[in-house]
Amino acid sequence: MNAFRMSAFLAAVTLTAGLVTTSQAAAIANFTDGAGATADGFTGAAGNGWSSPWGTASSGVPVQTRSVISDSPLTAGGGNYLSIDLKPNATTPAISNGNVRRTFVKGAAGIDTSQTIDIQFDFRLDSPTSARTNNSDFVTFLDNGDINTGANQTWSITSTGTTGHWSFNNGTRDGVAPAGIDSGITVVTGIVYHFDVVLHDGPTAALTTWDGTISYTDETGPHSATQTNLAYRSAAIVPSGTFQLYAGAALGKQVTYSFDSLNVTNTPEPAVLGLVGMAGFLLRRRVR
Ligand SMILES: [Ca+2]
Repeated sequence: MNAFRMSAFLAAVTLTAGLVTTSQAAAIANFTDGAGATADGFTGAAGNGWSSPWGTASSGVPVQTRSVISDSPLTAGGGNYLSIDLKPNATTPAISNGNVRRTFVKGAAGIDTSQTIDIQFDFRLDSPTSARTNNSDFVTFLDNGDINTGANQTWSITSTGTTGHWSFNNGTRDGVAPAGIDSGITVVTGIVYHFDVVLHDGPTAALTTWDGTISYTDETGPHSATQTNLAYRSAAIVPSGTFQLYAGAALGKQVTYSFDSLNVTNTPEPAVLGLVGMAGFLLRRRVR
């Protein structure tokens, strides 16, 4: 191996090693530990890439249960999952909301927020869609260090009873409530939806974007919808690192749902992958 081959080889090894190191950071919640205070339980404890247990908050006067069960796993082999049921129990206010949320470790010991972040999870609505009639009947996934929604959120995907569809919320990077982009996918009771959210770090807020994909399989086969280059609601260029699942219902209705397989990782940008490919190409070309 001459000096050039060696340097090309070392460049490829260095790049690959860097990617391997990056991809090892992950925050994972599979609810394997069931109920209790261990890392993959609910409400859990710090560990598995998380800086804290699951947090919970609610508003209104809900009757609410949050439990880890395994009756009907969301995916084959998915095992335990989080099951949540919420319904208002008072006429004032006649709307109740509740959330669960968890923050991943950021920085050198966890997820690098200066790199691309991939967030994936599975969700299933278990209550009937006839209980969803307006904006008070909603399910929202978002990044927000505060409880519930708010100006600080970076990305969000929501569904309300108004359209009954999932929509991607496209912000204007000024804290103002984002505009929903209809995915065209109707929320159907019993269907498992897989969500994949990719946050692209940028040097400024204007260059910080996110992509979302919703995919599912029904009796007619697999389906998916994707939106790319969406803007944050927040003016921040990094996410808070808090994943939140937030849902609500109006009096006389209830929302019951299942959640599993939350997985947060750093994902190499295509440009970085291209560099690795180029290093490999140079190496192969020179060794030939
Ligand atoms: Ca699980």
